Amino acid sequence: MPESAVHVGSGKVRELYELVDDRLLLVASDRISTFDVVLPTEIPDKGRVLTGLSAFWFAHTRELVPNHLLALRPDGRSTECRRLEMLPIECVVRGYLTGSGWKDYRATGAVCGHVLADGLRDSDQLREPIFTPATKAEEGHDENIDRERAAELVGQERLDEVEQTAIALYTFASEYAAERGILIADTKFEFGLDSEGLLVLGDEAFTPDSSRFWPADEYEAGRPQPSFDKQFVRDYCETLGWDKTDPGPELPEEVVAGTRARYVEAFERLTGISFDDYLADPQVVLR
Ligand code: Q0Z
Repeated sequence: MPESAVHVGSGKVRELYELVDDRLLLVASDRISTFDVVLPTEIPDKGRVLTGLSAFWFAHTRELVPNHLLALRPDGRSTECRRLEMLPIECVVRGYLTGSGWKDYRATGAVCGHVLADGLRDSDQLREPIFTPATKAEEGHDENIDRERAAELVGQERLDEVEQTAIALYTFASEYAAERGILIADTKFEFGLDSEGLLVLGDEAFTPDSSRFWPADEYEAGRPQPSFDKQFVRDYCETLGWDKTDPGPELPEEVVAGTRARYVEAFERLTGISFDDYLADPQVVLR
């Protein structure tokens, strides 16, 4: 990393640096979180898998919406991005009813103002994907909001544009992934505006950290689904009687190896590219 990179932000598992010329450097670490706690054990190459996947999706959705990606660095885990004026909402699209959507539906019959059919079960597929914006929480969980509240935050016209774009992105990627054996239950986007006020997709796109990936061959509505990537970690943690507060447990090497293999499997299934080829030359995901 050049000396000119000033650290400007930390996520749970990523770091953000400022470069010259209104560029940012986004670096994905190998850290993993479960039950909202970052574990002391890393998953080797997890950051490269997520960076490669995100770059792949940016390349494959550039006709749908412009994105912030400027360059993928040779380390495979860092990307140079255009600095945007980020919108103050999380843009979530749900194709299946789970997580906070399932929780809100059980309590009220609706999610972010979308009144859904009666009798839906945990993990049911929705008749059509729904846009369910949330506020960005500095700490704790994002709060689901309805379109009226979202419109107060970004304006009605911009909200309509963001919703249509987010649904189009989800529809494209979820169909693509389902053909390769992975269900994308839901996904979170962050959009920003460029210097001309044009809508641009930022952050990461369709990674297992920003989306719920489910193995299609194990899908069965009416119960929670196993996570494509993190299920070994969750299952192991459940054997410990850990109270799910920080600090989390160290992971044994077989859990690390199994989890790494699942990340690599997701990468290879979705991109059709061997992960070794990505490590040899990350640019392969952009072609
Ligand atoms: C993304 C985040 C991370 C901590 C700000 N293109 C952009 N322009 C302006 N801001 C952002 C981006 Cl991507 C931006 N985040 C999320 C990422 C570490 C926070 F790697 N925050």
